[in-house]
Amino acid sequence: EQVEQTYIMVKPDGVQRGLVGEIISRFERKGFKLTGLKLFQCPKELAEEHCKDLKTKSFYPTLIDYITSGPVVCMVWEGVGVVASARKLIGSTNPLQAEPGTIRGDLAVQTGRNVVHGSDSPENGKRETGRFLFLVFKHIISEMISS
Ligand code: DAT
Ligand code: MG
Repeated sequence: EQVEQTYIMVKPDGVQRGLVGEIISRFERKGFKLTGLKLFQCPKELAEEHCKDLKTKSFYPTLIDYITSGPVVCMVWEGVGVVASARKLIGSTNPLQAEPGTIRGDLAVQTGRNVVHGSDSPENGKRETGRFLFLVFKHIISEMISS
């Protein structure tokens, strides 16, 4: 049983609607460990990198506009089986198909406003967490340089 990391991101609609606490508390109550958290205005380059597998989809430009439309809350959660479990807690991509009791099933209606992201494999959990940590360091260093 291997400890995994998953990258969870509350999307701009979730932040604007005041759902950050609700979402964090679902992961806390389940028993996973929060190991990183930052509010960010997602830069376009990060949104593009994060969504690069969807680049050929018709909704890609809309998706990039959505992700960069306001601050997001970036988190890293750790635990045994956290990647798959977080996907279950989040629910299906289309909130109308997501089971009641899941975050999307309880709190969302539109696929294009589905409030939260969760990594889809342990490999992507590592990759997305690494990208997040890089961004945090870059942000801290750029603030040091400009002060
Ligand atoms: P998930 O977020 O459940 O992992 P995904 O990785 O397939 O789903 O897609 C990433 C995001 O892209 C998804 O949360 C919302 C958007 N998206 C996916 N399919 C879509 C569609 N058919 N229409 C509009 N947006 C879509
Ligand atoms: Mg995905």
